[in-house]
Amino acid sequence: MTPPPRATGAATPAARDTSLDQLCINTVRTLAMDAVQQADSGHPGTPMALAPLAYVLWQRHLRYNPANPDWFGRDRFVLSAGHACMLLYAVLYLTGYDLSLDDIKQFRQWGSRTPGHSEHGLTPGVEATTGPLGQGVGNAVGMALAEAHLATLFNRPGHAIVDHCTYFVASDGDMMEGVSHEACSLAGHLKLGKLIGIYDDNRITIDGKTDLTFSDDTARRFESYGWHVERVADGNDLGALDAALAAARRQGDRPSLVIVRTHIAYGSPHKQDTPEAHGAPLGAEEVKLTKQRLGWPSLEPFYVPEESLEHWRRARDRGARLEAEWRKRHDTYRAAHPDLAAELERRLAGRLPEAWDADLPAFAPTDAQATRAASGKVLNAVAAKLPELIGGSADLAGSTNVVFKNGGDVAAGSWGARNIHFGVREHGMGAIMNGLALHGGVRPVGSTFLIFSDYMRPPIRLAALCHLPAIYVFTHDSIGLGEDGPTQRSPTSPCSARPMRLRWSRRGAPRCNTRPARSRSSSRGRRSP
Ligand SMILES: Cc1ncc(C[n+]2csc(CCOP(=O)(O)OP(=O)(O)O)c2C)c(N)n1
Ligand SMILES: [Mg+2]
Repeated sequence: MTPPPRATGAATPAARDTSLDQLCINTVRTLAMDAVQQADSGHPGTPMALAPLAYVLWQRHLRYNPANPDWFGRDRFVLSAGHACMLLYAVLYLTGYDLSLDDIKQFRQWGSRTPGHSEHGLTPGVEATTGPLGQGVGNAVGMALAEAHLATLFNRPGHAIVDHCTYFVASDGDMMEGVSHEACSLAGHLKLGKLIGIYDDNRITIDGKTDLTFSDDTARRFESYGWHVERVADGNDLGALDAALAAARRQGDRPSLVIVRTHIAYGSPHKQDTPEAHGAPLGAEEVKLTKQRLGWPSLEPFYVPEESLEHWRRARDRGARLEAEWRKRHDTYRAAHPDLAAELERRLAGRLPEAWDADLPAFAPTDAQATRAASGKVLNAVAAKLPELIGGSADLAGSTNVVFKNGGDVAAGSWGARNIHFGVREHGMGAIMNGLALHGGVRPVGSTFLIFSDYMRPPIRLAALCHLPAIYVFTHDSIGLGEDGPTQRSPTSPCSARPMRLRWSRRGAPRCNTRPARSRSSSRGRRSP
């Protein structure tokens, strides 16, 4: 192969670091710049800033197998700052997932597998669809809760078959959004020790520097939730990143947040640390200057040095080894506990048990009872057959009747229980439910008064978009005002829920089924998908 033309220009000596680490990191940076430049749209700055973090995380910490993105034993990674999706696409391509350089070149094009905000189910290796800031943080909390729940139920002494971490990357916007407050508060309360957040502290949002709007002490905020907090002062310091992630992984009894000070569009002479680098191409001239400044060996767009690709692709061997080790442990587990192994397999495959609906109660039209009372009876009849059904309410379980009898209460150290008390956190509940559903092995149900579903609309929309089997029980939907007055039961609620009554089945289209229920339809409704 003929060597690529060398970029020429004024590179500082310090920027001419040609070590393999830097080459690998700059491959991510240049792919992000080039893809956004070619598409003439996208977000180059944050992938450029987070490239070292991604390198350390994917090389040394995250457990995954590019050949099998769905391997159950993998760690989960959620990019809550979904606009930085070129970071994820570049890393998925480089580590050897089923994603080619041509896919990267198709960034943000019609029909592409790299559509612009990473989508679950479309691009191999993408765990969660984000976009609305903060949602991914809640999804990660749900995934970590699912892991803790299944580990409690299925692990046996000497057989830690459910044992993985959940990582998320959050931006300033994620931290500002209320849903991250709700979800992280609950994660701290539940002491989800295998949850590791990384906060991209670049102090820039779209409208300018964060000192316009944001003076939270994020470290103390998370400490007050009961999280362990690590700080990395320089997002390019690989040793510090590695040490902070390792320290986070050692925390067994509380979640961790690693706060990394980064510089958006790192390396760009004129765009670094500016809001312009957030959501617009750098411009052809600036791309060239940045490549020169980084000491990049070529000006050819999408140039991937062989040594870099080869080094990144070691992830394939590492991943195959990790999965093989897990499978071996799983075989031993299956031999020792065949029933548990079969049950876990059934749950992960999403197969319903035989005769799961055999004992559903039948109600006559003349039965005088509140629909929520009927719903509670049906839920418990189903729950007896479907142990994967877990969930609860945003502090209204007694009213919505979403209570699993004898199910126990989920609490720190009692993650195997079935009743999740989300607290008065509807938005967090919706995002956490999506994380539970995405993780698999559990089927989440969440409930509140219909009118408070207004606080959950973003996660409901995402559940529909991702075809997630999340079950919502919204009660108190009478068009009469009720005793609590118009703020608690609005005649407008059923009307506003109607447009969600969509059942489009083609891929990519939302599927959300809402239906008003009478007692008889409570039973019938549970039978439909
Ligand atoms: C709920 C929601 N509101 C607004 C937006 C639009 N938006 C996308 S990114 C962003 C903020 C960008 O700043 P930051 O989150 O710090 O990301 P960075 O540019 O530093 O990567 C906004 C307001 C969004 N995606 N979701
Ligand atoms: Mg920011």
